[in-house]
Amino acid sequence: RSLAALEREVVSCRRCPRLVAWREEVARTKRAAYASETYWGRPVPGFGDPAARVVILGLAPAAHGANRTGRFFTGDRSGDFLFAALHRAGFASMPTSRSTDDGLRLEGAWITAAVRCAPPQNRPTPQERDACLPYAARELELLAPRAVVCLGAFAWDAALRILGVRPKPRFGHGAEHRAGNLTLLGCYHPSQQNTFTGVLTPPMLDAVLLRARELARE
Ligand code: DU
Ligand code: SF4
Repeated sequence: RSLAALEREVVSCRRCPRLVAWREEVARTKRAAYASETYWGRPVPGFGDPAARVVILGLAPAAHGANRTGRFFTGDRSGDFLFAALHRAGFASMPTSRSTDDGLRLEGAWITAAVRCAPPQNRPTPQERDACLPYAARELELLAPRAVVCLGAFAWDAALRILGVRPKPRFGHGAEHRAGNLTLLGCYHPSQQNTFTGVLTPPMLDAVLLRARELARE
């Protein structure tokens, strides 16, 4: 089983009726600013360096971001904030991520999410989370990273479920949980809600990525 096989399986998945309907409806109705574009409207596969020792784990595709472009954190404000930081940390070849053909390459990092289809209100149900988690679990098995940067409490919880950690350590920015060779790093999500209000600043994100880089060298 390879990353390529996993990607083929993910992009054709229709396991969650509510999310299949939502991702396709958003792709049909679009946002006015993107009216001339063809939305991806399908499950989003992980991407990056297959030899990555650092995985960035998000929540789910954004309706007009990854659900439009087909690549995580690509084409939205969260992505602008994240890729600027990944570029400063040396994980991304460019500080922006606009489309799947923009030439962006990751080095030492892989970006994925707990859930692969855009959910209404960015909120998957527990059933949808559980249906999708096996994909991230397989991805982590195949990549065997040293660090997983969990963007937000949902991703933190998802990673702990995948690893079977109980009781679950609390999420926080800078939280760490070590499980063998792998360390989970808690990081506030780079959503506009956090970045516009100063809950997550560029130096805060830089610090977590620096820590991930350190763990990758161990
Ligand atoms: O065809 P390829 O060079 O393996 O690239 C496929 C895909 O993965 C492309 O979007 C670049 C990305 N990628 C990357 O970001 N970092 C790597 O080290 C290798 C591939
Ligand atoms: Fe499949 Fe995951 Fe999308 Fe559900 S959220 S349909 S499990 S890819």
